[in-house]
Amino acid sequence: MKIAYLGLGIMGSGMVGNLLQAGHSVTVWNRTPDRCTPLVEKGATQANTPAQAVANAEIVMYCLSNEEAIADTVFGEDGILSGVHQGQIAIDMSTVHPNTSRREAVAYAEKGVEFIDAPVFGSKNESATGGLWIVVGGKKEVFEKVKPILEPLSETIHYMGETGMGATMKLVGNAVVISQIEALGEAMILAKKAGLNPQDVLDVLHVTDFKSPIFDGMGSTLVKRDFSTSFALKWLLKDANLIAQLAQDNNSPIPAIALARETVKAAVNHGWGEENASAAIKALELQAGIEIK
Ligand code: NA7
Repeated sequence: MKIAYLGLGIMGSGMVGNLLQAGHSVTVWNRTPDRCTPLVEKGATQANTPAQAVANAEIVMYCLSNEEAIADTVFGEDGILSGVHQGQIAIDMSTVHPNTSRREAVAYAEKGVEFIDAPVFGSKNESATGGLWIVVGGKKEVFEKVKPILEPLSETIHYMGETGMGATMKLVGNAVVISQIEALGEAMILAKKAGLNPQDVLDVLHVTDFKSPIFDGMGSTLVKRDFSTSFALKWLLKDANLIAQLAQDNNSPIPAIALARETVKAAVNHGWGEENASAAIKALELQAGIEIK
């Protein structure tokens, strides 16, 4: 298929690699054009503007950082909406508020373009290896049409309901992630202060009936003191803010998540926003006066 893909960050670059490997013809665009080069070397075509990228595509896909990036790339000058035409399908894989997805769907519908929100779970490794978990909102029949395109990117794909329900599920999932990061940090600090060896603790967490890949993956970054980015801390704060907004919209209590958000915010304020999300725990380490290693 002819696919336009916009946003070649950590997540988008991995997905485009897998779309090319699946045999699709992919036109790419990124705000910082240099990030296109490795994918052009693998066979992608580079466009100069979002509008140009989508002009001849059957499917338009993007994974952008946040609401501002959507405003610029979708709704902005020379943006996607100024280049699309009737019969195309647009797929937003970014993590944004469900109301943003709904606004996009309305704007695309005015152009005769179908839209689904399809954010993803997983980070750098899952994106590169086609192991993402995708959650989808939109018309079921549109989802069925694009499912074969999403399959090479993912381990599983879940249809969640009407437009915005993929985005909603993504925030619900990340509510669990942020709580697990806070729990891991507090527990590991307690362990260290009480005299346990951190790696021994992780070995136990790895096998218990409360084990979690988050504990394994983020735990090992703490012990190794390697905070190189698979999923940026600044995006975890963005997601925590979106979760808080969604909770407010729905009058839903989130005492634990609100507390975890303060930890993430403190870590970003310390200047660790570009590091891996597990760097949130460094803010707890500062409070405790120790490092987990
Ligand atoms: P990255 O690696 O930080 O990539 C973010 C992408 O978004 C990257 O292509 C950026 O372009 C692009 N971006 C950011 N702001 C803009 C604006 N204003 N206009 C156009 N493009 C923009 O993030 P990830 O790939 O890890 O995550 C992407 C999403 O998935 C995010 O919602 C996560 O929460 C989940 P750049 O290269 O900086 O020019």
